[in-house]
Amino acid sequence: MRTAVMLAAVVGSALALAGCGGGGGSSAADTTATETTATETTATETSAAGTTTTATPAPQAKVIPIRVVNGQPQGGIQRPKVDQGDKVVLVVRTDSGEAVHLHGYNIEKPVVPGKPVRLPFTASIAGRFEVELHPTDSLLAVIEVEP
Ligand SMILES: [Cu+2]
Repeated sequence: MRTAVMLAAVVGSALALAGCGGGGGSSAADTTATETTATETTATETSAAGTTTTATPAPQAKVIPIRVVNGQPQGGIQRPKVDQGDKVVLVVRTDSGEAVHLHGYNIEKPVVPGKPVRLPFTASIAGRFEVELHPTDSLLAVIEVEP
């Protein structure tokens, strides 16, 4: 009688939560950027999945459009305020960069220049959260979630 020794392979959780706090960890940010490029193929599928999300009744989703030209947000850095619990959709149109990163919520999506990318999320955490364009780390907006 043999006991099958099964090694629980709990290795997978490569969730690098650190993000890029705008501090000194630029090498960590580089790693993230590289992985993001790999994710690009998945992104196409994600938008298809996004259609499913739309089926959920969320008529009050607050749309925050951000337009980026030459790596800079048009009209300056936005500071939109939302209420905690709100459904929010960031719609980012940029002519450069590789990914949009919402700090705190740690949502990162690859961008295609000239094509709007949507970052839907529920504002479940109160506070101020930076929206950055990677890999340049340009600050695009600061979203304030009020409790
Ligand atoms: Cu970032």
